[in-house]
Amino acid sequence: MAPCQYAAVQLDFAAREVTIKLVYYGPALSGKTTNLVALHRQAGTDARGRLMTLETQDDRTLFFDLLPLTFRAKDGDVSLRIKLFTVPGQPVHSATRKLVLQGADGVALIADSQLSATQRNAESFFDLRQNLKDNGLELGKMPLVIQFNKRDLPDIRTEEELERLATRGKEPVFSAIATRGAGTVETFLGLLQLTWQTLDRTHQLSRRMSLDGEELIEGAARQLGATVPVRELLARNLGLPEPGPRGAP
Ligand SMILES: Nc1nc2c(ncn2[C@@H]2O[C@H](COP(=O)(O)OP(=O)(O)OP(=O)(O)O)[C@@H](O)[C@H]2O)c(=O)[nH]1
Ligand SMILES: [Mg+2]
Repeated sequence: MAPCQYAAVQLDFAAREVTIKLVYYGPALSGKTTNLVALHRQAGTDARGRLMTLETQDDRTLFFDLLPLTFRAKDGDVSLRIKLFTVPGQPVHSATRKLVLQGADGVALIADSQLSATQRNAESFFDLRQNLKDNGLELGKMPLVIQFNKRDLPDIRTEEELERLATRGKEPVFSAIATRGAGTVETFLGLLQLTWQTLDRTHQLSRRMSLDGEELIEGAARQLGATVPVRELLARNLGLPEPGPRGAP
């Protein structure tokens, strides 16, 4: 039987497989590729596929990166396949970003915590909104988490400011030091959970694949080396977001 195609998520009932596309978006040099490198390192060998990156000499992504991840549930009976992409952040690559966003089920905005990057983060957020719109997707309906990366650098936005942003907006906010793999698993699982919940509401994934979504995410967390329950892991994000309007980070 051919896989059953929905707007983006793919359900293959015969193979008992769900395939989801997630995209890491953000300004140039914010650490998107570094997040994927960390996740690749953190994932068990069973879970991770080959990390494909295409960079120029100076760390700039030219087209996109792709990390395929496969999480198994119900003793291997069901597979959750993730295609995790990054976009190239440089302004000149807007057309590529639009292409990579096609069929995205969820997006993480990887922001740079440095004060000097505030404007570039905001521009990237508006660029994301426009590129989603051009793909017929609506930012307000897209599962979205925000990561403030590079927390190890001087002259960064304060924790209090990030907390304020987290409570003001409706999307979960995570802090990270991607070069050390800190906050990378939390960000990914936060996005995966939000995306799963959204898809479950629209496509009844859990019922149709007869599986427990929470168990699935817990399994994914274990395969990413998490040693505490997902609830505890995600409680480390900044502030509990209240429903509210979406503003630029
Ligand atoms: N100090 C510090 N440097 C970081 C961190 N994360 C990434 N970097 C560095 O920032 C630079 C850019 O990181 P990349 O991951 O290539 O950035 P990108 O977002 O993929 O950039 P584009 O592909 O151009 O969009 C690299 O030199 C990384 O080592 C971090 O948490 N702390
Ligand atoms: Mg990159």
